[in-house]
Amino acid sequence: MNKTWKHTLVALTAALSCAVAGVAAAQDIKPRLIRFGYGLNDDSVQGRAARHLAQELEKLSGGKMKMKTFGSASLGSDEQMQSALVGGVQEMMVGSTAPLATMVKEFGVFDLPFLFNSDKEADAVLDGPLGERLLKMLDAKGLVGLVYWENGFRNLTNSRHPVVKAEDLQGIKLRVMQNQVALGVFNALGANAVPMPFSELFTALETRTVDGQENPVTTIQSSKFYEVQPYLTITRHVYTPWVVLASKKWWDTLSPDEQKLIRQAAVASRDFERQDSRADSKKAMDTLKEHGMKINVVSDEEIARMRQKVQPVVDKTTQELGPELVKELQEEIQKARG
Ligand code: TK8
Repeated sequence: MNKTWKHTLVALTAALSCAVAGVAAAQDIKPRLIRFGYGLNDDSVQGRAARHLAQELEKLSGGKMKMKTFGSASLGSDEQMQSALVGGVQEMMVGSTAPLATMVKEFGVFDLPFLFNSDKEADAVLDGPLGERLLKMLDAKGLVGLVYWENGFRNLTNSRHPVVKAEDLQGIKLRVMQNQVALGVFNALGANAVPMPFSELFTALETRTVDGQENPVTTIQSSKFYEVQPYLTITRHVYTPWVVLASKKWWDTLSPDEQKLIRQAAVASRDFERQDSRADSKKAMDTLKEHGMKINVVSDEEIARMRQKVQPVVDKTTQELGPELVKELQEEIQKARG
């Protein structure tokens, strides 16, 4: 090798190692802007809690970690955002447990009706060992489950007529969340259940593609379903949570300190959100009345009949999800009930 070549080679090697060092240095400048997506409007329990989370993180990190929130499913439906997180093209989101059940079937337990009686019971179980274990199961699927927020006790709305008993659901096309448990439950109650992402729901109600849906009153209010759904039936048939999620691909690039700050901010957002959700439920009922919704509360006897109707689905689902899991869930609820 002559001298000139040798020089060229040395120069090339130096340039290459500089480039490698440059990449390493760039990786140290973390994190890039954290995109946090959610499905409801900005002016909803999700919107308020998302902003709280972003502020908390900025405060805890001394302004180093920046989060931008995207509401109204502008980054996609829960299902689409889940995939984006798995692929590492979006950092964080909050969404329902129902679509998570297609990845980790055990999340389907939260679609079993008439389990929780109060939000206190739900908090205890979700923040306890069982709730934690379910979140951990997401790891293997490319998601990091951080905390549970309250979505809440769900109630029925429709555009056809008041629902006083299960038979009134006959022939009602009812949008349900996208998993087998929810589908089975509402078909068993007599409705014509139609799975659909939440992001398509308002239009589907407005165009009468479906007649009804079920969600907590906070969502019925913030999503303005009262504009297209005259009837509200208080059933509290199921308590469903939301999960704050991070992309595992992205999470693994963060330092332990950064991960800790996000966890702290997530816990703060959870406490804020649950309080806000409970206060907002009361306000939402008033707003729905003011907007002229016709509201009825299903009697205890009717709830008992509905329980009977869905029992076969509950039994079948219990077998599919694991009888031990369902038993453990029931025991934890009993414990919380005291
Ligand atoms: C919002 C949904 C919604 C949920 C549903 O993206 O799908 O009905 O209750 O809150 O996660």
